[in-house]
Amino acid sequence: MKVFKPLVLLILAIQITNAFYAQDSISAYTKHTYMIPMRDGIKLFTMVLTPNSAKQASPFLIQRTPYGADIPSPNGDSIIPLQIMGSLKAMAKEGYIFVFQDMRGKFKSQGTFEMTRPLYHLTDKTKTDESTDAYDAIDWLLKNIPNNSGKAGINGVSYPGYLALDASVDPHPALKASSPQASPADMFLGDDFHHNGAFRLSYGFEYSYLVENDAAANSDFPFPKYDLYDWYLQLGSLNNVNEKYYHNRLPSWNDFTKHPNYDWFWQKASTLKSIHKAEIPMMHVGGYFDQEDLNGPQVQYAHMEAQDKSNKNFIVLGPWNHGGWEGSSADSLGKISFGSKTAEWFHAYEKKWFDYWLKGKGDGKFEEANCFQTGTNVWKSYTTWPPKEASIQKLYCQPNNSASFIKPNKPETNVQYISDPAHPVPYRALPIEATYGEGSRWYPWQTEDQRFVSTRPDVASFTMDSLTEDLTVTGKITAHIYASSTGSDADFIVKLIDVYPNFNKSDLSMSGYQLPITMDVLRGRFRKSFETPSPLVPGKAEEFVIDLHTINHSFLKGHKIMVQIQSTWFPLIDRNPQKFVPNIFEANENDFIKATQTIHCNNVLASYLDLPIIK
Ligand code: PG9
Repeated sequence: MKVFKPLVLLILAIQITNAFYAQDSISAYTKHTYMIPMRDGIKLFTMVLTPNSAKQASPFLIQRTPYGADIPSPNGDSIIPLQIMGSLKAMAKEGYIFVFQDMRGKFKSQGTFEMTRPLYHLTDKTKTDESTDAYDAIDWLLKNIPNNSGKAGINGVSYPGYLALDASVDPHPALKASSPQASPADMFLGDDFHHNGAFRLSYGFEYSYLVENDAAANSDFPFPKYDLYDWYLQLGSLNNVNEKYYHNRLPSWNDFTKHPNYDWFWQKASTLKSIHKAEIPMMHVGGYFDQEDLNGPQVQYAHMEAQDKSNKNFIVLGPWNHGGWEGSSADSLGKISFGSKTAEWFHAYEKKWFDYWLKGKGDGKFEEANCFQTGTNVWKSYTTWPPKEASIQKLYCQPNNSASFIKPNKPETNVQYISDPAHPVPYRALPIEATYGEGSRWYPWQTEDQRFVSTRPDVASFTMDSLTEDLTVTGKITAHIYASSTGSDADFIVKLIDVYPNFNKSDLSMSGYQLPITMDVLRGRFRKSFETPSPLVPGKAEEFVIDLHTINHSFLKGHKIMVQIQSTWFPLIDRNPQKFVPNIFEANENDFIKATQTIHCNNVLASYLDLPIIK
């Protein structure tokens, strides 16, 4: 039998056993399971762990999940659940009542699963959604679980984080605090399924199968190969997915194909369209190297912050991949070291957060933003995020493949490359294992050394001279690429890279390492509007504005800053045919054409990145 490894639950599975058995306080929990009725009669499976020796009434800490609320431990002992990890281990000593619930339509819960179900009740009070389900669950728990204090908190990472966010809209009066962690915000603009309109092929394909193939299981797509770069390439037109494999059986895949633009379907599920203000204290948590939901916590925090008059909205950003803070250490990711156990810091902070809102412990003084600074490897706190004191400087791509803060001064200079959808640039070094497959290197790929592509002829690299002093970039990075193409559609992928010194005697393997600090893609057809795509005019230069998110990174003295631009990123992103077609999911193989991309680096059209620099 296959064990479900991925996502947050998996990262953790490794550490659970020992840690949990070792703590006496935790063995003093008793497990009960219930089918809790929702307002429409659907019953949701719920596991409740109550502390045996609690001296006083305890608050609830709730997590709702599509991945199985009651997965037995590797020893088959389900009294010690996999879910007690990260901060919960510390909180277990404090007498919290832990609640794990299968969301509607998954595992032992009744009803139908709907991927990122919109908040229907906002427009139709008769309808149920993840917010009303959380409300009804809390209502039932308060009335039926003995020795509860009448207060509840909710947290969760990724999908459970999204469910924590939803629960915080029109919350039950007993819900006093919420921490959505790595929650997606908008599945067309960022996060799991698309980035700026570009479809995340390997993730979208494998995740729809994972959750929708079998309601009562997490299913791994049965790939016939280990290295999937060729498999996805040979898949050809995305029409083949339903024809050969899914046969219209997976609702999410069908939705991807039916909604290639930012239409009502994506907008109605976007938290940026439906959730506007923090009704209860909210702590958004995200990682700079999150390979799934990097954007969600950042944009959701910023969106809610705009209406946060009563200071209920907070953010923590760390040097983490997806859910990396749930591990026991997080002192490194891939080959990059962070100098301390950043997860330990977070666990203590999260405990302090919930202890205050749910138990009244502590002074309640929480920083607006705690954002780890990579490079210098220190935690920093800020009164606004991003900090206002940063000054924006433009880092220009130069025609000789250098980069500098001085605008190019010659007319009509540029850098060109040929992008060929038949030979797309891999997003990470081959082999590309199944996302959550055995030995998958999916988890740390956003810290991978970019030298594996920097000399490819279809990747344009622009490198600065070595820095003579540290340069700290804190805040939002935006790329402004002036480009033209011989095709009528094009993707542009931009990476901001920290190039380590050429010779590092203390760790030779890090010599010349090209660490991506932030990177993202824009599908050219959406450069003017995500709702209404429009073709490029072959040969006409246009501006492509690419949001590269917020970072907090010190490029250290002796390092170099590099910018890379390319037009394929496979199979992370599906291939753009480079010829405009109404719906790329229906493109034919002969729609895919080679194109010459021109990146303008001249005194009229100067491609650059906005870098917010803190002195
Ligand atoms: N990234 C996963 C996900 C969240 C929400 C919707 C779809 C996918 C996850 O790790 O849960």
